[in-house]
Amino acid sequence: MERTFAIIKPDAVLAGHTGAILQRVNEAGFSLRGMRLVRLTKTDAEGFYAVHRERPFFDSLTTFMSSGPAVVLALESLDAITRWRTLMGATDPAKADEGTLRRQFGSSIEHNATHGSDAPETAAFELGYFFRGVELG
Ligand code: FUP
Repeated sequence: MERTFAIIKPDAVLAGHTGAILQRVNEAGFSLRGMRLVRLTKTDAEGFYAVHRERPFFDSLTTFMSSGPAVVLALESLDAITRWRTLMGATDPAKADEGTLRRQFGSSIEHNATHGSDAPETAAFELGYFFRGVELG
């Protein structure tokens, strides 16, 4: 079993897609090991996306991620990191495959509805950024 870290981003929460996305999480066979509604500060978002701090979209991305409530998730399954990224689809919803979460619920490369860790080390960092070990089921 593997764990990954996911976010239902502020655009999707604001649009009322949280329930539909959680249903897709369940249908895809992930076990929920942690879940919380959070409101990131700009500083929280900058820490989370620190690897992107030199990128031109960093300020806009971290402003968006701190613009409203988001849902943070710890998901478990076999090959969870890859399986969740496949379910999300490409970063840009316009390029994401039909049937993926970002295609269905995202509206731009920034407002792309969901996040998922891209590697085991990233998952460990991101899970630890939001969840204390004792909170995870
Ligand atoms: P992903 O792993 O698919 O989330 O994509 P990246 O790590 O490349 O990007 C992280 C986040 O930065 C994306 F979810 C959205 C945002 N982003 C932009 O806002 N503009 C860009 O040109 C690229 C990424």
